[in-house]
Amino acid sequence: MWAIEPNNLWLPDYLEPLQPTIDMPIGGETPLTDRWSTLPLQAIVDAVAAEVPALVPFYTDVDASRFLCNFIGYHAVWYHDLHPDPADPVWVVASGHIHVGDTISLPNAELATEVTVRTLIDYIDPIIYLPGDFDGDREINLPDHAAFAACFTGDGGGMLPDCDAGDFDDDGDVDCTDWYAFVLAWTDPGDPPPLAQCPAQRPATAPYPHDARKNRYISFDTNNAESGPVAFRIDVKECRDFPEAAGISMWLGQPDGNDVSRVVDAAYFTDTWPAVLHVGDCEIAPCCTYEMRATSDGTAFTNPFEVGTILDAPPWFYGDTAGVGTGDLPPLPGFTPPNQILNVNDVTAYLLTAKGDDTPSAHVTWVDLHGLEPGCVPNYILNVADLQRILFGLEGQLYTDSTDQISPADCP
Ligand SMILES: [Ca+2]
Ligand SMILES: [Ca+2]
Ligand SMILES: [Ca+2]
Ligand SMILES: [Ca+2]
Repeated sequence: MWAIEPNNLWLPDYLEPLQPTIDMPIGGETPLTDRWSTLPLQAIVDAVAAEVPALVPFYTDVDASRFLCNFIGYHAVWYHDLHPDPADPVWVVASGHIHVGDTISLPNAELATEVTVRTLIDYIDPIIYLPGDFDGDREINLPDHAAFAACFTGDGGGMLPDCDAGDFDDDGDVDCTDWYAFVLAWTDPGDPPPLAQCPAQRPATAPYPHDARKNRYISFDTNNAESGPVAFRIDVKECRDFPEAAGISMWLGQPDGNDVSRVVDAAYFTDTWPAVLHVGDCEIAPCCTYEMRATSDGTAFTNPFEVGTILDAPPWFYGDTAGVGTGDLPPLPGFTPPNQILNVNDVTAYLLTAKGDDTPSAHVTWVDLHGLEPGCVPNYILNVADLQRILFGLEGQLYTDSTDQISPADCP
């Protein structure tokens, strides 16, 4: 029997004194008080069943007796209930009692004990150990930031004493990869102060109108004016119509005069990225989500900034280039962003933008759907080919119906 007791309560004894005398630790406890195990019951049952086939571990709903086993178990859960708070210096994370029957061989008992303790440690570890929490107060804030900075050794730089909390990836150094994990773990409001050794900053949301979801472009705030040279990696997180594209990883190339970057194979480092960068290429397709990361060294990356193209516009979606007219004149867009509705407003937004004078218009990156390069790379030129795509959309064509608009996974 390997009985993991879910709760412990004890009954009055047969003979006087019927309960522990007041000089005992639990002397003041009321008989029949329920106290519950905080062990990972099912995980222990599963682990022991898997590794000690001769045993049948189990737990029941309630276990009550007036015998020593319950009395011992009651002490454990009672003590846990006195110290359940992580801020308590003698915090008890988990406690409980396992009743071991007398028909178990010693080797099996030893093995089951080891399996049980290992399962318990695996359960407790992520609860008690917070990477980045140098001072152990379960917050990751300014004192920890100072400790992290003092522990910083750089890529392959080894470990200083008492710096384990800074080695997030457990590779024996405290470097920029650990720093970006520290930024994610930060528990105070906002972001931690920058760390000079890791200057790359996470890209950010572009201001309106560039934050709109578009068909063939994504735009973001490069957010690294003070960081020195950085490069941007772009990863396909998911594409609704091209699941095979998920995980594709690329770089952003040198922007052109319209602040448009194309996707390239090698990192391009510069300290003169435009404030708002547009990305348009074969790989940028509707109904996809992308992750942008900045890097100063090509090795350590900031946390991802997520940006996506237009969402589905039931029953059709491709060609949703704008919402409704607002009448605003440039530089403001004269339309609200793509709105998951495909109708004459999308055509009008295109026509007024292509007209190019001081009439209300959309932004070029909203209405430029097409170009002649393989994969129909949008070319920042508005001509009849773009209009044709909107009209195809109105006829019910999907992005995937065209043979020249291809999966991001198949782009040249
Ligand atoms: Ca702390
Ligand atoms: Ca490390
Ligand atoms: Ca629309
Ligand atoms: Ca075009």
